Amino acid sequence: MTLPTEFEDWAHGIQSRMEDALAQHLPSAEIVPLRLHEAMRYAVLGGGKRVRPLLAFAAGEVARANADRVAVAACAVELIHAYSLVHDDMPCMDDDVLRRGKPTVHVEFDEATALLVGDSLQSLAFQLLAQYPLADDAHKQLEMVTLLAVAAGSRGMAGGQAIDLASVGQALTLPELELMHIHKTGALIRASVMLGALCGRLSEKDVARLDRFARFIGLAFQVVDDVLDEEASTATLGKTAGKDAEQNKPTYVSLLGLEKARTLALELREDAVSAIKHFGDKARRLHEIADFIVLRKF
Ligand code: GRG
Repeated sequence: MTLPTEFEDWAHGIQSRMEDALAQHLPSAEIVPLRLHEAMRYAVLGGGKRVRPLLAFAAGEVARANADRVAVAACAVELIHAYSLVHDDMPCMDDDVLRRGKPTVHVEFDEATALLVGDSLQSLAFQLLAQYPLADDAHKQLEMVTLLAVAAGSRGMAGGQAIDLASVGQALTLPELELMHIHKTGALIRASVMLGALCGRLSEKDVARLDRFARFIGLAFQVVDDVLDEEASTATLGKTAGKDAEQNKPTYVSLLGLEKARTLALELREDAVSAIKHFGDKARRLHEIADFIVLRKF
């Protein structure tokens, strides 16, 4: 399995479009409060794989969505993701000093600023979803706001993080581990796909197909994350490697071992890809992102 260079060109195009769009939507570092705005820009710009925006654009292609609308929705998801990383790195959570190859926000600035950066990025995400016309009718747009709110909240990512914090040192079963990751990582990945699709038009059946894809690929993403945490270096990852084992956290690798975890990631990719077979070439980018997710080295 290899990725065509043409996919890489497409992905770089989206990544650079996202960099510009995020830079434009984030408050200028010259507006008061200067330090908070500088820290928000530090947290979001100049790093990250932008996997969630790639998924939103690829799902948007399936639904023939307007790319300008998808860009706004993708910014909203990426802002939520960036906020989660800032808070996750804080001493009260994972207590990490390195993210995307740079000192974490609370190290570069301070803890109170990091807290406010997360809060402000989350608010900005919902401001974008509410402020720009993303759907042809207001009802559908409200559906999009609700979708992201649920994905980010206690029934989604924040809830998954709570389960994660409570599971340190615990012996979780595989279904328990899966439940945690469906919330912590999977919810926002699913929201990326669904928001991209909702910017366009699809039948209920097709939305369900994308939903199925998103659930499998969200889990695959996490399994690969666990494998990389075990076998990649801090320099390659741009974040501290080996943290899960050091903190005695249950992971796919601690439960299954490296080989079985790698096999599971490939099986999940297969399931994801077969969920979108129906779309044929329209879903080519989603297929390629699924490959990227299991092949990635960082
Ligand atoms: C603080 C509410 C709250 C939630 C935190 C996302 C998360 C929940 C914690 C991040 C810790 C972590 C390693 C999660 C597992 C997978 C994951 C989300 C990795 C980071 O995402 P990438 O690889 O990061 O997409 P980049 O830097 O490429 O954007």
